[in-house]
Amino acid sequence: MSLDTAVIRELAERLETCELQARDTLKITLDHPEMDWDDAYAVQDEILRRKLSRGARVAGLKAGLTSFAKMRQMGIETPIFGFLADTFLVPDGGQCRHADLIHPKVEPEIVFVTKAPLKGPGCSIAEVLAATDFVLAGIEVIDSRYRDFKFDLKSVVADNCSSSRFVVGGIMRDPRDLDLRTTGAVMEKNGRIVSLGAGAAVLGHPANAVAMLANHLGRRGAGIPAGTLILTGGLTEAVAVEPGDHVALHMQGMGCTSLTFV
Ligand code: OOG
Ligand code: MG
Repeated sequence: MSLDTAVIRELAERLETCELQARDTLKITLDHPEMDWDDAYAVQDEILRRKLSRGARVAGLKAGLTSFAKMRQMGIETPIFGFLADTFLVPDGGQCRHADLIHPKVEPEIVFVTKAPLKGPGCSIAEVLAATDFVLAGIEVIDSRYRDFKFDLKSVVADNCSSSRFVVGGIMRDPRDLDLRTTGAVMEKNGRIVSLGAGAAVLGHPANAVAMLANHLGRRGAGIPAGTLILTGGLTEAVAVEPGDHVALHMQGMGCTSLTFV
């Protein structure tokens, strides 16, 4: 850690206020170039603490920058991790107020729900699959608090990995019955296909994102509890949305989930 507690608190307040007021800001590493990974996750933890103190609950966890396309683009080898608050959840087929957000984008994701705890280090894909209750389709709405989505990795981790809204739905499937590497995803905006992908786009197998999350938490003395919902990361690049847009995700063998921006 290189930042003191007062600075961590101030950065968390700045980023969360931008989230709540739908305003953007410049990346925080401009003011704090010495910030390290622990500082970045400490700011994210402080944003979570602020939300919990106002009565929010944790609805799940997420991995980000897990697709080979995004990793290449950012020049990184390890994903980033964040939390999902219950206030982020949009009901399946429901509405999301565009004016509450800054510059939202949608991405198709495979969602895991666990039935047994997972703890790293050394957590493997096999352990993840054995601990998975079911998988289903999800659309994540990301909304970086940074102007024009321009950030570096530490800034985006502090900003809870651009988390903003998410919807899950479709058919709950046992991952043992599927080959999640070849599971296809088709996302449509207003009936037109805007992205196409397969499960293997996420770290070769989306269960890998869950294993890496368990290993990341393990290094911090934590784990993934049973019953945790996890977004494993966009299979494709994210797509910008405007008010009035209807977005539907068809995931092979898992049905469909959708939301409308109003
Ligand atoms: C960071 C969040 C990325 C994903 O699924 O890759 C993410 C961003 O691109 O703003 O959620
Ligand atoms: Mg995502």
